[in-house]
Amino acid sequence: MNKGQIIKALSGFYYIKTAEGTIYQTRARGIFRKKKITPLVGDYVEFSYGTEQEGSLEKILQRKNELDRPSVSNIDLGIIVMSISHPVFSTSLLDRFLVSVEYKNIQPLIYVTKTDIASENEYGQVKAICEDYKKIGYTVILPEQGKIMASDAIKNSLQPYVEGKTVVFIGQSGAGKSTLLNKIDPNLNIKTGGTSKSLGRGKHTTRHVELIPVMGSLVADTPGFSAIQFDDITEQELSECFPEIWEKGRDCRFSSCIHQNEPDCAVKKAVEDGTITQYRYKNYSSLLEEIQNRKPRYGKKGEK
Ligand SMILES: Nc1nc2c(ncn2[C@@H]2O[C@H](COP(=O)(O)OP(=O)(O)O)[C@@H](O)[C@H]2O)c(=O)[nH]1
Ligand SMILES: [Mg+2]
Ligand SMILES: [Zn+2]
Repeated sequence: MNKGQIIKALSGFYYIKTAEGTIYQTRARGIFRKKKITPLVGDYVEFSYGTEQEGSLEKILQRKNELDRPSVSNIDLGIIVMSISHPVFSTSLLDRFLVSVEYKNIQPLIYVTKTDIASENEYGQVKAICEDYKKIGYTVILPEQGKIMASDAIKNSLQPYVEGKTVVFIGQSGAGKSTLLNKIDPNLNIKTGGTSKSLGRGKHTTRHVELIPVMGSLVADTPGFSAIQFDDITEQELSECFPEIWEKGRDCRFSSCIHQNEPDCAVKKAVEDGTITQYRYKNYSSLLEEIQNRKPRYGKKGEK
């Protein structure tokens, strides 16, 4: 049986890319429809291919994760694009992105844009924040101040992280996702500064996703992944998405501590002595409150 990854789904066909880079056009076996299983772009699959024009998608391998809007699976890396200004850098937004990525078991990478137009002051502030995130263990790429990044320099900085991965770019509209992708591969020719929803292929207005080979990786051709997908995240899971809070939480008196009002909370102590930054704890707390206000079905407020 041949193995590969679905890189495009269109008009009932699934296009499968093998490790060698060959692309096969297949149809899904009838059994999938019967079982109400829809193959997703990103799926690793087994397929057969004979002398006929098209192959047959036989089996979907276990998914590592699955996103809606865009519908895509098996994302390894989420490049979170954050601009220093226009729109202004916000740790609360960054933490939302990080949580949504961590929750889906996607490795995050923070990429800062618009360093060329940043004032010394703006740059200094964001740099200090980036140091905090690096200390937590995140990978942060912060280009130099006042310089427009050349394509090669951008590629060199990203290459080791994206190689062989399935990648999505995440970020607020206007953060510079499309601009960054164009610099990485000018052939993509993506519309920037606009409200276009798909990578430069304006005529395809349908919402299909496609994985595009870029720098030895496959990138989802949707810069639209800005929705925060943690509709079903629990209070406990939230703290797992803040690595330093999760780590400190081991020393809390209660193992179920969500670091809100519990006594002898090691996380709150760490915030007081500065080991955990105030803003990370604040961002955590407001997400926690959102979760508590959203879904009473996870138990009454404060219930342990
Ligand atoms: N000066 C400067 N402008 C940028 C940079 N990145 C993006 N822009 C501009 O910011 C606007 C939004 O960029 P775009 O790539 O469309 O953002 P997207 O919505 O995240 O895809 C465009 O006018 C870009 O030219 C950057 O690094 N420096
Ligand atoms: Mg864009
Ligand atoms: Zn605690």
